[in-house]
Amino acid sequence: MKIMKRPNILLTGTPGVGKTTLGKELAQRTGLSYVNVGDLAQEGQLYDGFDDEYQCPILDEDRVVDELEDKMGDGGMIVDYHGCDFFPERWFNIVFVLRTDNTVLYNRLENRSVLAPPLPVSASVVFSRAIKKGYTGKKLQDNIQCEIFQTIYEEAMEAYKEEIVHQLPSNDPEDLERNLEQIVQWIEQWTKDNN
Ligand code: DAT
Repeated sequence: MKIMKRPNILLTGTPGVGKTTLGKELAQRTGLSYVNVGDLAQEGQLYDGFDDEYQCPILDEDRVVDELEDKMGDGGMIVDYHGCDFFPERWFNIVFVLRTDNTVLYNRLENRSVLAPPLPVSASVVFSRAIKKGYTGKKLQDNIQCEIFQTIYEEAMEAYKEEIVHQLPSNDPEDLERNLEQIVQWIEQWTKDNN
């Protein structure tokens, strides 16, 4: 039996633009596999040093590429990461750069909660404000600047053929639904054309 060829898709953009939300739902609707590069690195400890300024581990890009290489060769992967210039160009059939208006993104990042251990109900009420650790200060400002200067879009345009790089607005639930429908259609067409 011949196995259907399926495309590899990159979802990229500034943190908070909605890559994970879109990627997971897209995987549900299409049966493609979703990979969050941040989670993959965390699980495999694919790090190379620690960034003191941002207080976070530094991604070991070579090990991430090695880890994903076989799966990418099989096709049918949706990859989610807030960077894109270290993946081999040949991996992706299409690249989507999600874009969010500054004020919307600012609110999303400020309200983003980091995973906190579960607390008893009474305690969680008392501490709910204290444990809500959204992005603040330099990290918040840098991410907003990253979006204003369309840093990731330019990175994508440098790293891939311009004609496979597409920007998608990602401000509200209507945008999400429209993006899902468009990408599902694109996958169906690609699959027809390549099998
Ligand atoms: P990313 O993976 O790019 O960091 P996310 O998927 O975690 O972003 O989304 C960040 C937050 O924004 C999360 O609370 C879900 C929300 N969100 C994502 N896409 C959205 C959309 N199109 N409309 C409204 N909210 C959205």
